[in-house]
Order: sequence, then structure tokens, then C-alpha cells
Amino acid sequence: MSTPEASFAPQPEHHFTFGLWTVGNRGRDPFGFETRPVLDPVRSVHKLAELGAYGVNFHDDDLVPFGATSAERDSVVKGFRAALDETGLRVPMATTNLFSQPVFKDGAFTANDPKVRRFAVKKTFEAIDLGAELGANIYVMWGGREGLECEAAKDVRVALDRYREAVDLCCAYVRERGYEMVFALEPKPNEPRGDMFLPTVGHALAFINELQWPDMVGLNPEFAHETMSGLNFTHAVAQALWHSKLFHIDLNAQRAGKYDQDFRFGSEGIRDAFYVVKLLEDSGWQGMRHFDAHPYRTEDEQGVWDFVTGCMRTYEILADKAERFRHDADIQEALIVAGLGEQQIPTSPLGATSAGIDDIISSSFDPQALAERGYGHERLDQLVTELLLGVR
Ligand code: GLT
Ligand code: MN
Ligand code: MN
Repeated sequence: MSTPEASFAPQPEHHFTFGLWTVGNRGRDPFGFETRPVLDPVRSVHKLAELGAYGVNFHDDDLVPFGATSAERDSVVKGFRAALDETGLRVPMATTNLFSQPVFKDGAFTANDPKVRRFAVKKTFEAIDLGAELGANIYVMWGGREGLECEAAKDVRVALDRYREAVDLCCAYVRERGYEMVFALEPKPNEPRGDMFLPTVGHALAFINELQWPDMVGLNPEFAHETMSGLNFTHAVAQALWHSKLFHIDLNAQRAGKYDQDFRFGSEGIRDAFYVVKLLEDSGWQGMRHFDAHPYRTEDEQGVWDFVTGCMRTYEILADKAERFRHDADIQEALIVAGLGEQQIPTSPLGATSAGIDDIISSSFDPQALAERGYGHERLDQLVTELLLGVR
């Protein structure tokens, strides 16, 4: 992203996207009913385009109500496509709802009942067609009901066999249909299940190695989900990038130790939000900056649009901070003291070879002298804090 204008006005070329389920979230929670009326997807498309977003994503059921006839489906898709054509808004990602309907209460791809699993795979095939029809080339797989409360009821190793089977089937389907589409697994540790399978980015990365077409499958890490696990989201994204497995990203906000809050990006954990933006910008991330968050339950429709603008503006402002970080002379000097440049020097210039081993063995070291070095982290961290607080 180039340096944002002083106004931090979101632009389509910044690739900000929202799910229909995010702006359309009606504020229901486990203790209270909906506080907002249904939002027509066509209206969401118009408003998102007006506010500067690049795209909109959806679950099959967000767009075409569960159980709709094919005539109803075609009519909904026609209206939605007309709104996309009118506004220029894109559909970069699509997904399947495999968690709301009671049929999935024991799981979808990992349900014990093979008929439920086969139904879940068929529903996904149809949702892949819908996504492809509207231009999506990333398909997110969030296993909302893949997990358990009663530990005795499932063998986790067999559940992973079934999970793999379903992902392989979906890859086979995309290949057979000739779609330009890849899959992005979205980990989450718990909620709605007591414990969920593929709970973290690390688990999902390892799982991909066991698939039939590992190149077709990557990650969709979510800020809230890694934070729920007490993990550092920036590190999760960095490792996904390192493996060339960052296919998509869900940005939102979350405090550790709480339920999945899905708050407006940057509303909690501003320091972590900064480092993740900095990472995406430094790495030249070309993909989407997707916000998977919900407006507070207190909001009316105007609050929903304030929430949309807030997510994008905070990203823009943090991208600007990352740019300032790169040009701040004191910070750059502190980075030298911290040894950021030295980090680039290989430990063994001769590689993991016999010569490399001999080179290390024949070197002499003075551990005491090495231990005397100060790394200046207190100064560096304070400089970044002051940058974020807006006083430099
Ligand atoms: C649901 C979930 C999100 C996922 C969505 C995609 S559905 O809103 O809470 O984290 O990204 O399936
Ligand atoms: Mn979430
Ligand atoms: Mn998500």
C-alpha cells in the first residue's frame, strides 16, 4: 500500500473486504435476541462500495437462503450480480455455512454420521459453484462445528482422517471443474465447540502436509482466534508467510482469555494490530485485507457503517505508522543497536556441510564478552510506543 493520504480515506486499491455476515450481523448473542433488522445484501454491496471497500465475501446461506429452490437462487444471484456490476465491487472469497443448521450439530466434515458428512461435502460443492460464478478464487474453510465436548464420542485421529478426506474431495472437485480456486483453512481453538479440530495456525500448517494436493491449500488466520489461544497473531501470520501459506487473512480485535469477540479492527490490542499491519505492508502482501468483525450489539444501521469505516481507517493509519517507523531516524538507529541487520547474517556461511561444521568447531568465542552487550530494547520499544501514541 502506498502512503495513505492525510485523510486516510479508504480506496478500492487497498483491497479492503468485508463479509456479508459481518455487516449483516444482527447482534444476536447467547443471551439476547437480534437488535438489528435483516440487511439486504444488495444494500451492503452499495454501501461498501460507497465507503471505499474493494470487495465483499459470503457464505452460501448469507446470499441464498438455506433450502431455496433453484429459481429462487437464480433470482437472488441475478440481483446481487447486478449490484456488483453497478458498483465495481468484487467477490474475492467465498465459503460455506457448515455450522448454523441443526444437521451439523455433531460436525460437518468430521460428523460421525457418514450421511451428514456427505451432505456437508455436497453443500460445499454447490457453494464452490456459487463462489466461482461470482468470481471468487479463495475458498475459506472454517470448521465451526468440527470438534467436540464429549471427549469419548470421537477418536481425534479418525476425525482428522475424515477432515482430510473432505478437503481432498473439495480440491478434486475444483480440479475437475477447472476453477481457479485455492482453499484457506481458518483455525480456531474453541467456540462454538468446546474444543475444535485444527485449533491454531500451527496445527493447520501441519495438517496441510498430509493432504493429496497440499499446494491447493493454505491458511486464513484470524486475529481473534490466535489471540483466544494466547498466541501472538503477528507470529502466526509471519510463519504462514514463511511457508508461502498465507492465502487470506481475517482482521478484527480480541482480548485474550475472552469469548470470540470479533471486534472492529484495532479496537483492542492496538500494538498487535500495528505489528500485523507492518508485517503485511513490509512483506508486500498482495492479497485481501479482510475484516471478519461484527459491529457492537448496541448499533443501529448507521453504527454498522461507522464500524466499516473504522476498520479501514485504522488499517490506513497503522500503515502510515509503519511508513513513519521506516523513516524515523531514532528508530532506525535503535534497530542497529538491536542487531536487526546482523540477524540477516547466516550462522554458517558455509552452510550445513562438513566445511560448515568444521568452520564452527574451529572458531573461538568469548561468551563473557558476548554477554556484555546491551541490545537497547527498552529504548526501541518505547520509541515504537511513542510513535503509536502519536508524539513522534
Ligand atoms: C463465522 C466465523 C468466522 C469465519 C467465517 C467464515 S464464519 O462468522 O466466526 O471466523 O471466518 O466461515
Ligand atoms: Mn472470530
Ligand atoms: Mn474468521
